[in-house]
This record gives sequence, structure tokens and C-alpha cells, in this order.
Amino acid sequence: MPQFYEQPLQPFAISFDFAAATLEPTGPTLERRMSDLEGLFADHEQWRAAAEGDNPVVYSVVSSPVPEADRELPQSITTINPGTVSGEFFMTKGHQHPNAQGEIYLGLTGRGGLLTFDGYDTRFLEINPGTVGYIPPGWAHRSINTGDTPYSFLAVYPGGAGHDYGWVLSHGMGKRVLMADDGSVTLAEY
Ligand code: PAN
Ligand code: ZN
Repeated sequence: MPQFYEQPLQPFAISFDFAAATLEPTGPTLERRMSDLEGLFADHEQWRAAAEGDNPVVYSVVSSPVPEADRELPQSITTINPGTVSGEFFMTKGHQHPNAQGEIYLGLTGRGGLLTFDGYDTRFLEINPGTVGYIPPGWAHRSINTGDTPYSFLAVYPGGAGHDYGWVLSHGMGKRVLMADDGSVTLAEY
């Protein structure tokens, strides 16, 4: 057995409902409202009006009880509500893992995608139900609901990777994901 700084967890099973996008037992959960997303949408005035108005829940994250600690492998389900801010689809804040390590996403419900940016190139991957997306080490990532129903996905990531949100605020994501006039998904410069 390797040496642990804390008592290791015992093996345990997680009951996972693909359609309802829930897991049990449940660890930490969080909700991000519009007011939590300052500086991320291109149309700052419309963002402010929404944040100071009904301030909708943009997304929520429910985690299993596996801790974010070295050697552990936490999982969480994110659900992003449908909507736009001046045509820019509802999305997660986006982050880099400062201790660069890979991550996988599995699409569960709805329609959406994964925007990745390594500081030079941007790639947009559709991650719909049944699709696994791989995020290599060093690629910042943000998820986007491009549909008109809630979009959910499972994320599995190394517990020691950390989350750096300031990187995305200062570097952006290279592209924005917008709804075109005909409702289709289009990428625009940041
Ligand atoms: C995901 C994200 C989750 C919420 O579990 O943390 O989708 O997005 P933000 O963290 O950008 O608000 C993940 O990538 N974890 O590493
Ligand atoms: Zn991540």
C-alpha cells in the first residue's frame, strides 16, 4: 500500500442515474447564478441587467463524496440551464487546472459542448449524451448549453489538479459560442 497523508477512503459504489443526472451518495453541491459570472459574457450590460434582475441559476454542480485531494479521483455532475446573454449561450465559468492533469467528461442529457483553450488554439467539441470528451493537461475548459433544455455531464478529474478561475478571466477562451439568428451554433472571436 502507498503511504497516505490521511486515512484512505474505503471502496464504495455510487448510484448513478443517467437520465436524471444525479448521483448518490452526494458530497458538496454548488449553484452558480448570473451574478457569479461577472466578466465572462461579452455583453456586460446585458449580463448586469440579468444579474441585477431575476438573477437566474445558470448552472449547478453536484459532487460525490470523494475529496479533492492528491491521488483521489473525484466526480461531479454539472447541469447548465438553457438560455443566452445577448445570444451568448449559458456556460460555466471555465478554469485551468494549475497542476496540469487530464480530465474526462461524459454527456448525460440535453445538448451541449466543451470549449477548450491552451492559450493558442481553441477547440469546440460537441459532448452530447453518450459522448466522452477528453481534456488533455494544460487545456482550459468551459462547458456550454447549446440546446433549449438543461444540459448535464459527468466530470472525472484528479483530486490534486486544483481549479484556477483567474486564468480564464485574464486569458479568455479564444472563442465565444453564440446562437446565430437561425438558432444554430456559431463560434465568434473573443
Ligand atoms: C467540472 C467543472 C464544472 C463547473 O466539474 O468544475 O463543470 O465548471 P466551473 O468549475 O468552470 O465553474 C470540472 O471541469 N472539474 O475539473
Ligand atoms: Zn476541470
